[in-house]
Amino acid sequence: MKKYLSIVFILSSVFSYGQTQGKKYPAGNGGEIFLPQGDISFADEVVDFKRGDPDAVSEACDSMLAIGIADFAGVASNFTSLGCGGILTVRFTDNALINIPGPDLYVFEVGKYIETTQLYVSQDGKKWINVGAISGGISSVDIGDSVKQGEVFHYAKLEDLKTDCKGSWPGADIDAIAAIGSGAQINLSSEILFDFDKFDLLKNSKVELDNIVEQIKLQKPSKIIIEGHTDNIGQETYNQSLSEKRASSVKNYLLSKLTSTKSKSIGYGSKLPIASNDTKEGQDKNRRVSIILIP
Ligand SMILES: [Ca+2]
Ligand SMILES: [Ca+2]
Repeated sequence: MKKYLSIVFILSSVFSYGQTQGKKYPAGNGGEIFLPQGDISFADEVVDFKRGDPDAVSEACDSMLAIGIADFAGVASNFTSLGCGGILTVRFTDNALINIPGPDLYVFEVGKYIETTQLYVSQDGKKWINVGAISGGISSVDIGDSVKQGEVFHYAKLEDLKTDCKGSWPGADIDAIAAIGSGAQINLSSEILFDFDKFDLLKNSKVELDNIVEQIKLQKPSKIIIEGHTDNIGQETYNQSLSEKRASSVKNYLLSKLTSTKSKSIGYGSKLPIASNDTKEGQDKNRRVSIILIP
């Protein structure tokens, strides 16, 4: 049953990946913003929310309202107020943030004017890079001057800089956060790819990988990045090595079908968990391989 569920998960992620299409979205200030990767561009999960002081009225405190597709459209309950000095940390799970020419990160902020908000990006949710602030009529930042070429980011952090702490919605009011510079990310459970502790691909996994190969052929990315991840059981040096070998196995298989595609594989050991390692379910989720398609 578990395997069956994993396969459904993969098929649905591939399916939604196939649907990736550039789209225009209403911007907070009345204009429009084009996101080359469409709906997957938006931040997917709240990692942490430190509410500001003073805080917003209760209906604007739910940090989940800053996740997913921009949907404010004048509805007072469809945004999150950070509160004065509030800090919101989000993660991208079905996409990753990358540097492209021009702006890369866009914040859909609600209200008459953009309250100054400092933006940071991170690969691992621990080490942060300050990529600049949004303020006035400017809602986007270009991360190009702050990051190394080819780096891929999974996290963004917004910090309200206390420019407007009055009223019912103090601090920045966030409807959504989007990566303009975005690569689709396909997440595969290690369970369907490998036996316990092994790094040679299971025969059955090749059907799923072939499906992904077809999607890659359609999308024609300039590069694919394959990331290996483990749970935190056992020695980290062992986990690191296993994650590298597993990422490399997936890369080698994909490249056997996509000979002209540029690629890189990288292992993170247990350093980038997407769930708590305190539960078995969390550990299962953390054992995974992610394939990121750089447009
Ligand atoms: Ca997303
Ligand atoms: Ca850029």
